[in-house]
Amino acid sequence: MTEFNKKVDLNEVSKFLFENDNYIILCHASPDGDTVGSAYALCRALHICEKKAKVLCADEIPARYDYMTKPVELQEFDHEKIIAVDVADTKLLGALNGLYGDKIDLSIDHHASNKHFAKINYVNANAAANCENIAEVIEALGVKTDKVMADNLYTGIVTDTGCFKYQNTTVNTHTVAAELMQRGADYYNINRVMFDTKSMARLRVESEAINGVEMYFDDKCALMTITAEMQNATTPDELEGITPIPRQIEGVIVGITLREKAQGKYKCSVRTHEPIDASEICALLGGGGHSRAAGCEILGTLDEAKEKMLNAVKSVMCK
Ligand SMILES: [Mn+2]
Repeated sequence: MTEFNKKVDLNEVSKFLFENDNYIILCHASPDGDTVGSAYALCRALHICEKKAKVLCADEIPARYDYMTKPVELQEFDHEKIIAVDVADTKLLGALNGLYGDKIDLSIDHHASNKHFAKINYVNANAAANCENIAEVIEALGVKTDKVMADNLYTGIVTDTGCFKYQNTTVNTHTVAAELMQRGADYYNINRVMFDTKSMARLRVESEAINGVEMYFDDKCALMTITAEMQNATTPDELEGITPIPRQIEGVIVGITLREKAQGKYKCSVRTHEPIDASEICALLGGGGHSRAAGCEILGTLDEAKEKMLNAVKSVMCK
């Protein structure tokens, strides 16, 4: 039986990728720009290395990412090696967890809370987006980044940094993004689609949710609720990127969004400013993430979910 949980460097990652073949690349469920960009850029690079590779995700990849996914052909094969990208914990694989969760060969990720669940694990939490790590992997493979890879990697970087606004953004983030622009990344249209385009239905949900924001702990914590009823006229993807809203309120250092996923099930997103660690709050509720952005799931009624979340916030704010 092969050992799991080994931490490796970039050399070992490229050695593994060269020595093996037939890769299934797994995205996390509720796919975002970073997991999709990581997976499809890597898939494309492996094809150029004459390897077979395909991407799988438990949930359908939203249509607005079509420009990233459509140009990459997904191949069929047996006897596969499994890679997870931007996945901190096998739970986040959603419905694919049962099938692949305990047999992942390689994990490439940037979450400090990563569980090192794969046989070999490359986790670089200094990367604002996992796509920064994938850019390094592609370079280590000796593959020249083409426009398809550049569009994928650029999208992951801008979505995970809120267009270079979040605190995770580094000099390296900008350097990698600049190189991707040189490789043809369509930065203007990518940013327009990812940040400057919202459906009318989405704006109506925002408006209703903002009207219902509740303030706690001397107005340092804002809690926004999106009920199932409010989401009726929208797809989940239309609501992507709604979670930073509560933290935008002046004076707020903890912004919470509770989104009803099913009866008695809430997806909670926590966005913080210094000195509050969002991942610390979510860890108390079985979740995780980054210092400024983290998430968890809470079961119960809306009132119970609020209470559990606010108790976790209080214990981190008041320690
Ligand atoms: Mn990410």
